[in-house]
Amino acid sequence: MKKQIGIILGSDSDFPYIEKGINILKEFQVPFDIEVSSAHRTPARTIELIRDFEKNGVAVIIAAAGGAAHLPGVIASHTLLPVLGVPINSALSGIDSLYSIVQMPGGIPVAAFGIGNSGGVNSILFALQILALKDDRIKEKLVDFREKQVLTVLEKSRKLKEKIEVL
Ligand code: RP5
Repeated sequence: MKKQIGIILGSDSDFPYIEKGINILKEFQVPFDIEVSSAHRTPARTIELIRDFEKNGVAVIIAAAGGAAHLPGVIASHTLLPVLGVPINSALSGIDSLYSIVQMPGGIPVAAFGIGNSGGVNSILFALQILALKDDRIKEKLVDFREKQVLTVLEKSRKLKEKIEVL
């Protein structure tokens, strides 16, 4: 089956930060591939994976890495597919990961998301928004997702007021 989104994690330890986003992909029934491969520990394999993604019809690549997080930039240097980079929490709270991803030299763009969980979810939603440009089914699901999100916030507001007994 054609995979629409390709995800590469620098390590299996990065998975918890992307897990919520993976659940959204499953809920949307969008086919994706996910691999662990490091820019530093398995550089040759990382490039092979990019070629496989391209052959299998992947339209967007998400790359999550922590520390000296070169993975998104290295991937971007080997493909014209858009690369969404997720900086993962690290010994330096993910600031090192963020700077490694966001400060790409001019000429090789990488989209940089927030550190950790928010970046994990938003990278997946952003990838879906890219696919939605040409896929009305995904667009409708994104509209539903936003509508449910509004209801969730309203419910949180109601519960908070109930808890602190605001009349
Ligand atoms: C990075 O090093 C990975 O993306 C991960 O965030 C970090 C630590 O990796 P492990 O030592 O947990 O495998 O390459």
